[in-house]
Amino acid sequence: MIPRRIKHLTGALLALSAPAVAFAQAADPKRWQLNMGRGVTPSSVNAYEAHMLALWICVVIGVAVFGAMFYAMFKFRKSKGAVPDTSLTHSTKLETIWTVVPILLLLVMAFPATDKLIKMYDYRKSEMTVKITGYQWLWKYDYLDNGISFTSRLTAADDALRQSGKDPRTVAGTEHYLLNVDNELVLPAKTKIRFVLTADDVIHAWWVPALGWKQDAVPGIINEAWTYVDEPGVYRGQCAELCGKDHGFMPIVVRVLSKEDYAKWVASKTAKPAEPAAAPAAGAATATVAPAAK
Ligand SMILES: [Cu+2]
Repeated sequence: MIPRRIKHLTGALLALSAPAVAFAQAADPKRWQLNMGRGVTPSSVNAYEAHMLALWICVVIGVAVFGAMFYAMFKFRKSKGAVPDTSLTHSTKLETIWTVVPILLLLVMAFPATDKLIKMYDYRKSEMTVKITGYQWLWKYDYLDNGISFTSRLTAADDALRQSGKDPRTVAGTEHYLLNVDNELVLPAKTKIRFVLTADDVIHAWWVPALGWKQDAVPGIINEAWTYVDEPGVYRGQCAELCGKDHGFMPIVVRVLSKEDYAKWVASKTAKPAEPAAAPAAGAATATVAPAAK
């Protein structure tokens, strides 16, 4: 049972890792990363730009306010004989300035932010749809356009390691510890992809930072999201809604392939399952379409 599962996994990983070597795998958060990442989609870039605009405005305000404060504290200190000005209790001019300037700053931030937000919620003209269903504690992906459907859960190797009591930092090959799945969500690059999200049991949330959004997956409700990734690569994420004891162990791996490679992948998945007779037929593959063949 276990060797079969490992064989199954190894086959799937080998098949999927071959084209990945050629691709730059950036955009996932790094250890001790301080700023938010740019991500790899229009939504994530929009969020990053809105964030950077607000950040720089805050920096300028901070420098101006603290600069004025420290200048006043130093220049007009008591030991230099400074006397507090008790006559200034009201200044219409000053009050107008400190009301109007923040309003202008808010407008400067609100206009681009609104524009970006409207774009983020524009699901029109999507070229394909993937249904994402959250379960305790795995994901199911249904490609609504071609019938491909499979579940995606933490790899058996990571699951065994987490329950072994070993320190994963002392084990080789654990660079993406707890961020590896058996069946990755494979998507085409340069394609507007619509997601519909729901859950089967409790509320989950599907979150891949490089895509720039997280969306709740709620039982009985369909939520929407979309993405458009320019460059092939592997992008990792996690469930982002506390959903039970294994909430921390239902990672997400998105593998974006070029359109040609994606078409090949779809063909390999939708081909009539003519399993080689040599392989034992038993075994519980969770995927509706087995991931081993490539
Ligand atoms: Cu969850």
